[in-house]
Amino acid sequence: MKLINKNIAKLTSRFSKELLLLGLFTFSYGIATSSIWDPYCPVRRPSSAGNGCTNRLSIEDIKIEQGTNTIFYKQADGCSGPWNINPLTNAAEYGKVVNSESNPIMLSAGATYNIGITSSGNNSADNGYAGLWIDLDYNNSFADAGELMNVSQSSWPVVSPKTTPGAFSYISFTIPCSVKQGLTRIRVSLDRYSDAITQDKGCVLVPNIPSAYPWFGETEDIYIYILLKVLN
Ligand SMILES: [Ca+2]
Ligand SMILES: [Ca+2]
Repeated sequence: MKLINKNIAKLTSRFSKELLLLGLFTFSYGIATSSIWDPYCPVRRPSSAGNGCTNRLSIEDIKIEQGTNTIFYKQADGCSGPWNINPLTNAAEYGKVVNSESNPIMLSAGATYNIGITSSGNNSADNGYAGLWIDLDYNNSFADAGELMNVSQSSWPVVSPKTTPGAFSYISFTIPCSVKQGLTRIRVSLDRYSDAITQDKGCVLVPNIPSAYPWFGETEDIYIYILLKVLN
């Protein structure tokens, strides 16, 4: 009887461990597939008071230039994301990743680029500001020192005429010489006022907050590969 009890105890213990592992796997799997932004932090989702880019500011064209060469051009694509979602029950996203991990834009450490975007106000003309982040230390976060490339909150103003993309608005940025070589992401975020930088900060660091500030814009990510050799 003692032997049987011992075997039952062993089985129970093993079963509990397997249940725990299954639970951990399900939890991890759920996190890993919950967002198009993975493995990066998700963008802000609107509260019931916010309308995303459906009522306000879409990121339309994106151009990256080095001198007079255009090295990347994504044409106007309107708004990605529905509006008036419940962020607790709907995983809809306000934006997109514009290229694939296997086809990144090649940028060089130490080189300076211009990035320009156009915008449209989907229901009415509007104005906003954009923010530019680069994950320079490859830790899947844009919150590290030096990763916000704008020199000030209002340094990248964007005008959004109603329905039609407006003129390109540019800022320049330099990839620091001190970075390592590798695959990473640029994040462009556009919002009314200067919310993209002051409130959105490129990420929702605590996802699914129903009381999140309403936001009226869009976020788009671009895969880049930083080379240590300067390309001409
Ligand atoms: Ca867009
Ligand atoms: Ca980082």
